[in-house]
Amino acid sequence: MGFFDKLKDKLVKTRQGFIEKVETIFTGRKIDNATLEELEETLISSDVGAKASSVIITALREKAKKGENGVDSVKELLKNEMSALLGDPDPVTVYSAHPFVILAIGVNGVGKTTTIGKLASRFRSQGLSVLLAAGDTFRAAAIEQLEIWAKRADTQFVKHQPGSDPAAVAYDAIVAAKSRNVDVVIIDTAGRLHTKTNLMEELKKVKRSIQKAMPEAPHEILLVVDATTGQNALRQAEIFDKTIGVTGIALTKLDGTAKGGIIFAIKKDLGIPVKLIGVGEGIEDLRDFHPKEFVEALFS
Ligand SMILES: Nc1nc2c(ncn2[C@@H]2O[C@H](COP(=O)(O)OP(=O)(O)OP(=O)(O)O)[C@@H](O)[C@H]2O)c(=O)[nH]1
Ligand SMILES: [Mg+2]
Repeated sequence: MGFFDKLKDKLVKTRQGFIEKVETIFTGRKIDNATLEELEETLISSDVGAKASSVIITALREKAKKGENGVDSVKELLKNEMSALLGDPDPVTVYSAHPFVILAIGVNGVGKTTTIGKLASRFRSQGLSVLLAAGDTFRAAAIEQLEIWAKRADTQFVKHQPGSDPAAVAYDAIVAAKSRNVDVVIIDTAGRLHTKTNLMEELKKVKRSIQKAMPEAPHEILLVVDATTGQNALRQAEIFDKTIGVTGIALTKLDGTAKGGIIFAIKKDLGIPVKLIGVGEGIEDLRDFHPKEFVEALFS
């Protein structure tokens, strides 16, 4: 199976829940107020969000006025509007900072550690040296989980005792990476609810500690978001961003949900780029987010 077919395969649930409904709406009908209303409901129930849905519906209404309302063109119009809404790709780009530091954050169980493992494996295959830092000191099992990924992806690894200060782990990891001339450091953190003020304060401390070791770091603050969460994902992103500044989003578990439409809401409501998408649990199931390819996979 080719790269594109695999993506299509992974997005099957969103495709069924969304595109197939769209096709049902327009079968034997034209774009008119009734079909547009049904379409808007379908968009919203797929978590595309009110704002993004409204942009799409308005654009289709305009086109319909100009007579482009035939059944055949609807899908094409919708595809173009959705693609345009997502904009251009904005991938994680490792530039020549030594080391390039990535901090991974997010609520519990969203896929932070797994995403770090997959990302590390990708960097290794590009010939970069990588160091993983076990900044989730909350549970011994969390340190072990990252250590397993470090072995799988063949990276260096820095850990402290369970229960120790995550800020100190982050600091030591960067100092170690500098002295060993490592290319990329990725720092794991414990999952935390965006509503827990003390835990959000702890993140600020981790960031300050990173900056003591390397003032211009972290170069990327990657918020990991679970696509199955629905609209709460937007709230999470807002608060994490306000707390320490998010530079990009990794949207995971797109393979397990019919609600992949959340990606449009994130783009429209937040203006934080989705840089990576997770489409499975395997080491190869992490992709750069390419808006055009994504929309194409949804529609084909
Ligand atoms: N289907 C699917 N499962 C995923 C994906 N990403 C992560 N997972 C699974 O989600 C579960 C949680 O992943 P972790 O990486 O442990 O999540 P975490 O955010 O580090 O969790 P905490 O450290 O406990 O906050 C695991 O079973 C992963 O295999 C994905 O893209 N698709
Ligand atoms: Mg974890």
